[in-house]
This record gives sequence, C-alpha cells and structure tokens, in this order.
Amino acid sequence: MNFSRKMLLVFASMCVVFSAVQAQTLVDKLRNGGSLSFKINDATYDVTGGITLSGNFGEGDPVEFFFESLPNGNNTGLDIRFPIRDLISIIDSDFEAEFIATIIDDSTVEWNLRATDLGCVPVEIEGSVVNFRIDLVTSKLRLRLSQIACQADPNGELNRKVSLSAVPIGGNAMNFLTAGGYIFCSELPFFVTNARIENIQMSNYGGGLPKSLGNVNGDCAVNDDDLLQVLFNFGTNDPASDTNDDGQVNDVDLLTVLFNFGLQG
Ligand SMILES: [Ca+2]
Ligand SMILES: [Ca+2]
Repeated sequence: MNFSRKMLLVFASMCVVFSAVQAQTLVDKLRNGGSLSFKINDATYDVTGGITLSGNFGEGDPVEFFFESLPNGNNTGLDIRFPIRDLISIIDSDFEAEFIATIIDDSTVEWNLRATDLGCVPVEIEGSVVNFRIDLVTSKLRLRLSQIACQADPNGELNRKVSLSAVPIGGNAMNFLTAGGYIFCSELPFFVTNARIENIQMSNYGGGLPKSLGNVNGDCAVNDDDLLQVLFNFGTNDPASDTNDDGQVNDVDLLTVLFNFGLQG
C-alpha cells in the first residue's frame, strides 16, 4: 500500500468517525435522487368552445423527469423541463414545458407551468388528429412526499432504487392542466376552444441515491458498504464503483463517497 492510499484510508476513517449527518427533509431526499418517476393512471378532460368533448385519459406511460434549477425558477434544484408530449401524449409537440418548483414545506413541493404560443400543433382527439393553435397552457401539480421502503421503482422507469412516494394533494384546485387556443388553428371567434384536465390520479416515485453521489452498491444509503466497495475496487475500472463514469476507480470516487457519507435516500 503506497503512502497516498494510506493517507486516503486515514482520511476515510476520520470522515466516517466525525461524519455529522445533517437532518434531511423529504424534499432534500427528493432532490438527492435527481429525478422523479412520473405516471398518470387516469385523468378527466373537458373541452369546450369550438368543439365539446369530455372523457377519461386512462393510463399513461411512465416518464422520468430530471431535476434542475432553471433560469426562471426559485433555485430549488427541483425544476423540470421536458417536451409537452411527455406529459400529455395527445399533444404531438416537442415544445419544452418548464415546470417551476416551489417548496411548500419539508414534504410538499408544488410545480407550476405557464407556457404561451405553442403554435399550431396536431392534437389527437378521440382517435382523430386535429390541428390546434395553443396560445396558453397552465398547469399546477402539488405533490406530498412520504417515505417508503427502499425498493425498485414500482413504475419500472428508473434505473435506481426509490425511497419516496409522491401523491397529489389539494384536489383539482392544486392539480390540473388547462390549454386554450383555436381549434383548426383558425382565428375565428367560434373556434376558440378551452381544455381542462383534472381529477389526476398519479403514481410517482423518487428519492433513493444515484451512483454519482457515492451510492455504488445500489441501495438507498451512502455508508461503509459503499466505502469498502470503492476501496476494494480502487485502481480498477469496475463500472459499478466508478461514481463519475470516467473509466477509473480512484481518489475522486473515494472522495465522492466520503463527502456524501451518511446520506440516506
Ligand atoms: Ca449504498
Ligand atoms: Ca471514477
């Protein structure tokens, strides 16, 4: 064992002994996970104006939404940006929707979307594709987090384990999507059409800890198991122990484990 590795081991031991695990809120755990597994199980839609329709969406496909801090956001690290079709599959547009996060309390996050001028986009309505000039989309989602046992994503979407469930609270006032514009993309008054999606039922999961935070053994904690795995694979190219995917297990990966030691997903 060379000198630098000895020093790292000493440093490692000190970090483990003195590691003060700060209390993490459920919102912190959501952020640490890096993404949300999002799945709509059902929702109702009501369209009025140029056409009148209502019905149920039924079950959608699960989607992984990645967290970031967007320029228009509140620096929560929980904003989400994605093509609008990932949320509402009947809108065939890659318009990037920006859901801005607000932390309501230690276990509740609200996301708000306001998008204008999506242009003339194809929308699938009851099996037919109709062009819709969408001038305004608004949406709000308020999700309450609760801790669940560390487990594989029940939606089958994330490639890490999850430790949080996120369910909508506040009813239709807090969970909806509206779209307004002109059906057939025609700016005549009788083509003005508004749509509202509500009664949203969802299964969302998050939390857990990615490999990039030093959780190399795929559970929901950064602890001595991860430290030992990195030390035993030190100097190899073991992909599971390579926290930053640079092809080497070295000091950088060890420090990643140490700096995040004590984190719980
Ligand atoms: Ca671990
Ligand atoms: Ca590495």
